[in-house]
Amino acid sequence: MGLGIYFCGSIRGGRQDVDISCRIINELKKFGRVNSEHIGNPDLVEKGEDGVKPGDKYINNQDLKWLQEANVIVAGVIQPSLGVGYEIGRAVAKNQKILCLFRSSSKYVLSAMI
Ligand code: 6IA
Repeated sequence: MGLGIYFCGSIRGGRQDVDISCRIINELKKFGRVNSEHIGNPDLVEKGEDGVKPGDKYINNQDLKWLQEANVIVAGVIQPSLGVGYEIGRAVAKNQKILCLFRSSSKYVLSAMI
């Protein structure tokens, strides 16, 4: 089965980093199973994937389940995202292993909380 990896990346926070998310996910797949592979899908826009709207409650339940089952969490934190910050907070509360990836050349200054 390998390692269970949950990748967090901005969706409604903005999709500017979808290309880099896709590259990170492809690297992570060498180490195990990435549950949240859809985050690197350029077709997943802020409104939904191929126009399919599973509903926010469903997304929240499914993602938290995957997040909590993961052995490690990798978060793309270049693009500020409420959802990614929330997922990191939930993972910290559960004492899970988290790697946050930021780029020093980013136009943003990373939140002190991260
Ligand atoms: O606040 P954000 O949308 O930027 O939060 C992004 C994070 O929340 C990601 O790391 C995901 O784990 C989770 N997330 C947010 N939206 C979705 C989603 N559907 N599908 C899966 N995970 C999500 C988007 C479709 C929806 C807009 C209809």
